[in-house]
Amino acid sequence: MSESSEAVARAVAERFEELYGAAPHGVWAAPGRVNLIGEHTDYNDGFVMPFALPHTAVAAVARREDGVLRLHSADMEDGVAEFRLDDLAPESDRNWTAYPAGVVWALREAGHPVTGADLHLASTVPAGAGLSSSAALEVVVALALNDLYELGLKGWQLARLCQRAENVYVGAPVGIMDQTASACCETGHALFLDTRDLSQKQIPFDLAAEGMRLLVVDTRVKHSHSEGEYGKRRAGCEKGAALLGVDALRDVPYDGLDAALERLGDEEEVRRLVRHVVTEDQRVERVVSLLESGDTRAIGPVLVEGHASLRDDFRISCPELDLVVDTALATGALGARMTGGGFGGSAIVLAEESDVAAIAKAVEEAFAAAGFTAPRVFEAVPSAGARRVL
Ligand code: GAF
Repeated sequence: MSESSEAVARAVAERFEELYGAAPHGVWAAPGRVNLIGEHTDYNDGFVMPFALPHTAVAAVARREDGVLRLHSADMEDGVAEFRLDDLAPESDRNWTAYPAGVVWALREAGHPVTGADLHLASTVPAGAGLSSSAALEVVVALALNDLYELGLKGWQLARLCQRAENVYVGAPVGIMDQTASACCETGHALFLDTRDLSQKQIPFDLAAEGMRLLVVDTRVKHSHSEGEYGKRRAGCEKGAALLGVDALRDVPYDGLDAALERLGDEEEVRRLVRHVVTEDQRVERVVSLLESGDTRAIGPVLVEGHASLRDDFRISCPELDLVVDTALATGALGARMTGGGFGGSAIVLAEESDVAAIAKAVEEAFAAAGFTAPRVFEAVPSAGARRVL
């Protein structure tokens, strides 16, 4: 653990003690993520390839035996929220507390003997930026309770429980990528994940060693208002699978795409969704094979294709995301694309180390010229997944 993350963990533990009058039983951290490639494929049983950010949600936690859950966040104005475990019910809570409380609910629903907890949370994952701040919050709570209650659950099992909390308790129809990324990613690697069975392969991804960098550009366009659009895309994909007689769009082979599109006839919107998902799965496989053969720079054009597909077929980009991609490419980037759910949030830019400063400056100037809010630009280094820190 780095000195600075140990300092953060100690500060979170001290605040816990001020709030609750006793030391926590431990401190845990779970990261946000960026997705390198494989967007909107996770609820189609397809492939994704995220890596963990250094930014984390941190939780100081103590067990309780009296059926009470108390929650506090350093990032919210409100005080300590208190719940009786027996009262936790899906979609009863529209506040941030629904994420941690939903995890406790999902653990108990699955039969795990959780009898209560006090939690203090603090996060450095930018909220609303498409970098999985919600999944980080869920996973850090799940991991802490897994350890404190000695449940013995593996990372992928915690991810499934967190997804259930978000789908059912919070009421957001998300896939499994973000929770699995937060729970299972490893330093210096991207996670090649098959979302059908959650089989995983850690792919070495050390850009600095090859003279490259990956920038994250947070457009500051909040994506949270777009949940309805996310659900519509998901429903459209499910309709496509039903019309094609497959369990999920993952089952449409890339070399059978033209025939599938023909079968969909005049269902134009569904055709576009299907085309994105089937080609995106193939892009993930191409990126994996390029990285495995050491041809890292060649993934750039694949990222650009992915952006075009999300913009033109899936229709979830926005002017700010397109401006990042176009400006970065015009300034010499090797590749660029929006990342995450879309409708705002962040883009990623793959570039030679020597071009990074000029690209960041060009993007900032382009945003100013367009009258957009100044973006937040930072370098992303593949970091550790969820872990105990104290
Ligand atoms: C959001 C969702 F939470 C993920 O499950 C995934 O669908 C992603 O959008 C798009 O790839 O982050």
